Amino acid sequence: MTDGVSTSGAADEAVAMSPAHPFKRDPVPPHALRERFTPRADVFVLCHLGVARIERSEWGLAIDGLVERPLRLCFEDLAGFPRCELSSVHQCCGSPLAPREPTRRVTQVRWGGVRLEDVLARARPLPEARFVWSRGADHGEFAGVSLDGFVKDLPLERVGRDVLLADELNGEALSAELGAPVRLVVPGFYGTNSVKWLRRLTLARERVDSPFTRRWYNDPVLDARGRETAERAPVWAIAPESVIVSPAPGALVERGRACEIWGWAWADAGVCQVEVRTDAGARTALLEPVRGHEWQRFALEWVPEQSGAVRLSSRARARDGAAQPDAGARNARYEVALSVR
Ligand SMILES: Nc1nc2c(c(=O)[nH]1)N[C@H]1C(S)=C(S)[C@@H](COP(=O)(O)O)O[C@H]1N2
Ligand SMILES: [Mo]
Repeated sequence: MTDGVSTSGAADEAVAMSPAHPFKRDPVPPHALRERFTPRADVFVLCHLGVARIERSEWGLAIDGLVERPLRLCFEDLAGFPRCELSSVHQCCGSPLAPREPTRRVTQVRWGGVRLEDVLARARPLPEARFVWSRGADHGEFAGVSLDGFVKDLPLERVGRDVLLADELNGEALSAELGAPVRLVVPGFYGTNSVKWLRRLTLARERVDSPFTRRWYNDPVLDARGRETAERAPVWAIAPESVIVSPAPGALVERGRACEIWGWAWADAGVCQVEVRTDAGARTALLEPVRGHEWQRFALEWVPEQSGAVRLSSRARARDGAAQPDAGARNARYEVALSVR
């Protein structure tokens, strides 16, 4: 309990879950990410507790906590706010049970909906509010813990022009597994913060005390030598990352013939440099400028010099100075092994 508002969804009716157990659709591999916008069928799906089934006509969103005017909205009420469409990288940070393991569950999609900022303004947040707690209607069991909702939080100051209450992905209504009828979308933050089947937003002074914010998705901070300290940091902003799309792993390329190495790079702070390593050492790739929270294409011309096995890798550096580590982190450098003949 914080600010006198319960984080329990007990007052809300329990929704049907089908399946009523963890559900996922595996991501496509990086070399399949050839398009700037990932086709909907290739978007990975991650549901910790199962898939909540909620009709638009049954959906409601409560806004409470540190607001002057608590609200309850139904789906039709969203039509009263200006529509917003934006594109962003959509990335899962990997399993909360193995937070340092890279999974490359990433896509780029277009979201459609209304701005959280506009909706919150109607509830008139009080000056002391600092965090937005968001609750999904899904319930069930994860890692042996029984949960009556999926609850996350984000700093209120992050709710600028691009955090959405989304009801569309790539121009089509969300499906149940993607969070229908309405989900939160926090561009630049890992996917876990974009709460699906959204049913309650609570403004508060403190972070929320929930298993998905305190126990999981709360990384040990590393010291300068990469060792874990007692301090913890929420898994919010996406750290710099890049993947090589082409050549694909196992490709055969010709010695002496120019070949384009290209891929995508992204980071919450925007990427300012990508370095590509080949058999000839490391070079800086050409890179698209930062645009919102979209991924940025990078490319480098490479003329293989020697026959045999070769490893390519890319390393992104963000505008805040952070760069991809070589190993031991979810955003560790991605490598492609291929052959030169
Ligand atoms: N309510 C709810 N929201 C959720 C989840 C969940 O299990 N329940 N999974 C999160 C995680 S870990 C990710 S990566 C994204 C995945 O979104 P997608 O399945 O639409 O790709 O949803 C997030 N939102
Ligand atoms: Mo995730």
